[in-house]
Parts: sequence; C-alpha cells; structure tokens
Amino acid sequence: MYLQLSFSLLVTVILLTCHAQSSDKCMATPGIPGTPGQNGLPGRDGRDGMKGDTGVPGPMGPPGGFPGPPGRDGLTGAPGAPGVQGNKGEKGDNGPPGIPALLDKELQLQLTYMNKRIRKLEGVLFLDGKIQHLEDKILATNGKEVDFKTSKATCENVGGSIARPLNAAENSAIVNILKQYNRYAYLGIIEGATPGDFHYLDGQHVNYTNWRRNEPSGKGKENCVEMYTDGTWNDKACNQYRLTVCEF
Ligand SMILES: [Ca+2]
Repeated sequence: MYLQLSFSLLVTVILLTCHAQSSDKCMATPGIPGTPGQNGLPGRDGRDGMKGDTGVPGPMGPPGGFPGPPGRDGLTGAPGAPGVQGNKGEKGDNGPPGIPALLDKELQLQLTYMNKRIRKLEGVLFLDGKIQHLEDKILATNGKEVDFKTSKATCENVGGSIARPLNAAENSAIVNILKQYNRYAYLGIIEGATPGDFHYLDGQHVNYTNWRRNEPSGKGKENCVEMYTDGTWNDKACNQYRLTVCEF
C-alpha cells in the first residue's frame, strides 16, 4: 500500500516537472535498460593459413648420437663404355637329326597353302594389268613415267631390276604391259664406250635384240634403249620420260 502510494507520487512529480518545461523536450521518458543478452555459440574454424617458410636448421646434437636414416638414391649415371668383346665360344654339339622336308607333313601343308596364296595374289595383279608372269621371272610396272636413272633406281629399290628381255617371249610380255598403258619403256640395256656396243647393266653382252629397222642410229649419242609398243627397240637419250617396267 505504501509502495503503491509512493510510485503514484513519483509519477505525479515527474508529470508536474515536465509540465513546467517546454512541451518539445518532454514527449517521453527513457526506458529502463534491459539486461545484457547471453553470448552466442562459438563460430566455425577459419581456413588454413599459407604454409610458413622452412625454419632454421636446429643445432647439431651432442656427439655420440645415432646416425640418421640413409638419404634417397642419386640420379642414374651415364652408361659406361662397352667392354672388350669376349673370345668366341666353342662350337656346340649338333642337334638331333630333323625330318626331311618332303616327309614333314606340317611343312608341306604350309608350303601348299603359301603357293596357293601367291598364285591368287599374282592373279589379282595380272587382272589389274600390273604384271606379266613368265616361267622364271615376273614383269611389273608401277604405271609411272620417269627418266632412265629414276626407272632403274625404282626397280632396284624394290629388289628387282629394270626389265631386259632375254628372248622373244620376254619381249612380248613387256609389249603386253606397254600396250595397256600405250607408252614406251626403257630397257635394262645401255651403250658402252664403243658406239653401237650395247650391253646389260651388269656388263654382260646382249644376246637377244629386236632393233627397229635402221636402229641403233645414235652413234654414241643415244646411250639408252627404249621399246616401242610394237616391241621393236630404239637407242634413245636417257633423259626422256618412259614407263617404268621392272623384272623380278
Ligand atoms: Ca635411235
């Protein structure tokens, strides 16, 4: 009761005091400050910082300590110089006797198979007009026209040699190729130091010839031999472009 009376009295005093002052300074009374809030939960950890510099090596330990672990292997060195070749060993014993080829059934089967395959491949090339098959040689062209030197090198690079007819049958086989391409070809025959003296590339004397009438006529100035599409020969300068025909 006493407390309620005192509070009413205090309000009355404040109101009267306020009334006595100018009205704009006395719109409201300040409130009582609240109690401080509780601390929040701790935040999450921040990101890792940058790695610091390597520290200064520590001082050497006292003498008599244990040795550290061995270091890593170094880089591989350069190879050394090859050693001196050893002496040749003694000849070994002979192996057991093998089966004669004719009695080796497995070998014979393989040979038969290979022969069939080769004949088929020859058929394919013949069909394409690329080869002529003779008894002991195969004539072939790559269809390209080049000078004598290039033609010769082209044949030799693939294990053959520029075609040289040794008889009428071989001459005709070359003609068959020339007719398909309607081109002339150089033969593997050249003129020697003596004008009119023609020989094969290995220096052997030419046995079979098929010169056109009044040829050879170069008198030492036409050192190569070309074959016409009718099979006759003409001595010709070596720098013309002629069909490459090789023999194997
Ligand atoms: Ca001529």
